[in-house]
Amino acid sequence: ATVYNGEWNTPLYKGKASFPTGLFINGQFVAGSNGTTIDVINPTNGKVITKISEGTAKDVDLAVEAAQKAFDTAWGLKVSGAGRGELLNKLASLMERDSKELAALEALDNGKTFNWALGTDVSFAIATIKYYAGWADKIHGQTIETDERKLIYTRHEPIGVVGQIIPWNFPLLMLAWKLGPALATGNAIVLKPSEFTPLTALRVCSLIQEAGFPPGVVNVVTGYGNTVGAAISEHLKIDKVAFTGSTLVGRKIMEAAAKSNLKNVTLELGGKSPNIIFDDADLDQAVNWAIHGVFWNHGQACCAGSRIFVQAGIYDEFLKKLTAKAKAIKIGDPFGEGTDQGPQVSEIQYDRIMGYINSGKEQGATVHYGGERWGTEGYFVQPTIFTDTTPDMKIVKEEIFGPVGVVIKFEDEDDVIRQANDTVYGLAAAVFSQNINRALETAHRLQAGTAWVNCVNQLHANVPFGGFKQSGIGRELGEYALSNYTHVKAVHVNLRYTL
Ligand code: TXE
Repeated sequence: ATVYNGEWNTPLYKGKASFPTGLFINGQFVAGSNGTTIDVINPTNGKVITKISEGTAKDVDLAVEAAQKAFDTAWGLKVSGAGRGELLNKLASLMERDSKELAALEALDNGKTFNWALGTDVSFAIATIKYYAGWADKIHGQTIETDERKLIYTRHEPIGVVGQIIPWNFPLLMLAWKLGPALATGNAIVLKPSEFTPLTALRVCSLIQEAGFPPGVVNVVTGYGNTVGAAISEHLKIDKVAFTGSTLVGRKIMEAAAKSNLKNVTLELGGKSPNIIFDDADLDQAVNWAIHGVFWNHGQACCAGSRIFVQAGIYDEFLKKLTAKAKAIKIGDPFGEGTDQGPQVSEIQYDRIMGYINSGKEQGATVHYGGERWGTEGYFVQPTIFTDTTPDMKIVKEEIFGPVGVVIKFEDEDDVIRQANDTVYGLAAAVFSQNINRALETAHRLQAGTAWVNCVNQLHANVPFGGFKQSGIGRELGEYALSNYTHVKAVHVNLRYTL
């Protein structure tokens, strides 16, 4: 297996990293079975950072075999909940120890700013692992009363070998959201990170080794979606697959699950979340949150508030203030002091976003602000605000996954709720109003798995997150996520019941 050697000497971070970049199978780093590699690109300048091993379906087989063996002999119900919790806490402590290095890798590989990576991605990933460490010894069934002559109880048993496929927008955080509940409940894992952002997942594999997890409990197979990802989704010996990514691929995964062994599927997919600003909102706060809503993580957030609905009476003033804030966003080097926005993750995403911006222009929307590439190298896009849109435009209907928002005027509650719900997605929504009845009634009428009131993009390890409609199936985080990773078995014991 190859080794990554990196060194930073930047205003925000000075340090080194050195770790193996092979596939992590059965507790060891190994080369992929056909010996090929994938270039990892730095989105700030388009240059190659390093090479990682390219896994294949055969490597997935090896990983599944290792996971099954670990599950049968050294994990699952062989280890107490307290024991699993202890290992998860150890992993969290090691991530804390190396948090700056993890943040630097994330900024290098994904393009997000070092400060955001450290303050949000890394710290939330650690909080998630700790939260699920706490659950590990609190997973139990119920006793259910039926008849005095019987004893009936349920067991929440681990599923066994589970597959997990994650995206590139929050590489480390999505890893933690997936590993936490699956390990707390005693499953063994075969995980595929995104081919665009594999570095933090591989770095965490070294920490998993150091924490002392039995070999094979966590296996990471880097590679492409249509090979490694497809092999996981159609594998006959994987009984559950969890996926975060595009709705298009989510469909493929469900199809592969249906055609293979009907494995259990949870999906966290795209969104086109509405952010509704009523005329009685605290305007300055609403503007700040709206900027965060649409431009956070360069717009690469599934819950991004990319459709901003503003009530007619405050529309002009809101737009003026929003534009001033958008202009103040500092674009540049993720490791530069004071940078708010780095590059988009890849050339493909950059092209996709510019394609949407061009479609908005062609379909007759007004580019109120931005709308162009930023700089001459790397994949930077100006924060962009469109106005004068119509409901049928692509920029209003489709997920752009870049720093692009549409601002739409509305008249009253019924008007805005109809428009807000007029989407195939249902991941999140936000409403701003100082009138509690109006705010809550609106929150309740929105078709979304998360409704924020007077805030946007708030996430906590103990609060469930997931989508209505085509935004997904199942919930991550919180107690809810545990049920994604357990089978419920009802045990009927006959005491004195005779036939
Ligand atoms: O996602 P993909 P892409 C949305 C966002 C973005 C669009 C495309 O709108 O513009 O998706 O991004 C793996 N079988 N989101 O193309 O392909 C892939 O290798 C199994 C929303 O990068 O869905 C990666 O590990 N797996 C989102 C993962 O799927 C397959 C986050 C996600 O990549 C596969 C990312 C296959 N056939 C993008 N094909 C969110 N919900 O947060 C690909 N993959």
